[in-house]
Amino acid sequence: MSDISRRKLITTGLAAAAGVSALGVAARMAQKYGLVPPDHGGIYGLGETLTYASQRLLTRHSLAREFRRNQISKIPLANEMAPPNEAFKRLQSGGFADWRLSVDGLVDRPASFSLNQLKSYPIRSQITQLACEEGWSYIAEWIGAPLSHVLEVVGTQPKARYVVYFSIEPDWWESIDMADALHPQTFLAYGMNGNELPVGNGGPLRLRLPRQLGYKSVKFITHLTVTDSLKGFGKGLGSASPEAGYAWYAGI
Ligand SMILES: Nc1nc2c(c(=O)[nH]1)N[C@H]1C(S)=C(S)[C@@H](COP(=O)(O)O)O[C@H]1N2
Ligand SMILES: [Mo]
Repeated sequence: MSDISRRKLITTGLAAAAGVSALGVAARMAQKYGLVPPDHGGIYGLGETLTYASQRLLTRHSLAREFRRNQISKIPLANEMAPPNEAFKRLQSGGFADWRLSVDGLVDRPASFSLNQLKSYPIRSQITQLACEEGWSYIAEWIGAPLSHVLEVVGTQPKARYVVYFSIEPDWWESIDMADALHPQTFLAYGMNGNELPVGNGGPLRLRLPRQLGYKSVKFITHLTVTDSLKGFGKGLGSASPEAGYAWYAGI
């Protein structure tokens, strides 16, 4: 069966199963097709599975809305914060010349990239909205390298299912599936509104993921790892967010 018709069948099946409130059937179908998010346990488990599965099937290739330049927010609402720690401050005082992004896991060529190396890759920009789960948002131009390009450079292996990414700020780590990791709007962003990315907004390097809520756009990224399972990370729920009560999949 073609990918499209199979998808249509699964989508229709999921919707029908949910419609007759046979939610267990929908959950079993999602399981069968690998559409269960890592934080599916607990009270909201079934809801999380249905949200993730139906979004993946219906909107797998959709783009987040892009805005016009004159719609860029005058004052980007930064979750203002001091530079996170001593390690960060040391790198900052050296102009981030020693900042590295290490990439490992299920890749053929593990590597450690400087900001200059990342900046030598095709430069892309997008004017998109960053939406916080608390209700505020702003529109900015994000400049960076598509994560897909960096994954191509290191050579992602066929078994890859997720990319886990870590901040220099302890306890800030997240993961996304390969559909989001390879999505054209998923950036390693180092610029904003024509300038370097300000530290307040996650400079010198943050992940920018406009199809999910702000908390998935982790600031101060130093490490990525490609994996086929999220079980070995933290409490095995996929990221720090579900450990704090937020959904792993935060699609908008
Ligand atoms: N390392 C790190 N990344 C982070 C956060 C943080 O506190 N530390 N806050 C997250 C949340 S909850 C949101 S809404 C956005 C805010 O991005 P902004 O400061 O550019 O508005 O960053 C996300 N990434
Ligand atoms: Mo947020």
